[in-house]
Amino acid sequence: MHLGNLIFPKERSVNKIGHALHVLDPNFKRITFSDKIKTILHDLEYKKPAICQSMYIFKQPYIGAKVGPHQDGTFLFNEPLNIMGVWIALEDATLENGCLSFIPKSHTRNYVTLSYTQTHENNTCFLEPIERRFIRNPNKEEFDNGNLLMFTGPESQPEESEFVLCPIKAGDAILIHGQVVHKSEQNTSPITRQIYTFHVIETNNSTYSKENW
Ligand SMILES: O=C(O)CCC(=O)C(=O)O
Repeated sequence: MHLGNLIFPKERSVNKIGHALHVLDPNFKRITFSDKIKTILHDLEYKKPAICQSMYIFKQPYIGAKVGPHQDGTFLFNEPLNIMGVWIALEDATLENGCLSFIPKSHTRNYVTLSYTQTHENNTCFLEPIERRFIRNPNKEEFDNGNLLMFTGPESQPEESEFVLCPIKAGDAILIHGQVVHKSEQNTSPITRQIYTFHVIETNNSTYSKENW
């Protein structure tokens, strides 16, 4: 038992820093709003892109936690769904230190769900672009009791064999479609895997969900 004491020094223990680096820190602001990024978004036909969050993820040696299979649209939802992660490797992301892996073509899937948002009628089936959402708890009593956020369904458990590992070099970037299922493993190696990531949403004719956390 560690009685709340860190087992590694502070600078080797922090998991991530978020979610407004692109607003608060001049260096991250410069990268996020650089001409390179603007050109990519222009080429992808974004009309009025906005950045809704940013994170520095450390994935520390030995203890960097795994990130389970998810779609980014679960956490950041707009209608129609048009969201993309820009994931920039600041160090080599390898098979050993917890690179990303993806399920090819999972961004084209639709999911049949019972309605779960405040904007939909109850007990209606919908074809949704994502499997579940992470929303503000619509139950006022639960919310007032501190149960602020909830998932609308269980975590899916895709087969390991569905995933393709994507190691990349420091300085490379991966563009993550808001529907694609992806994950990363725990970093059990002695090598750090630091990345900077931010999420882009289309604000032209697309509404950022009020139910987002
Ligand atoms: O950096 C990681 O390990 C996971 C990041 C991720 O899944 C995301 O930003 O959506």
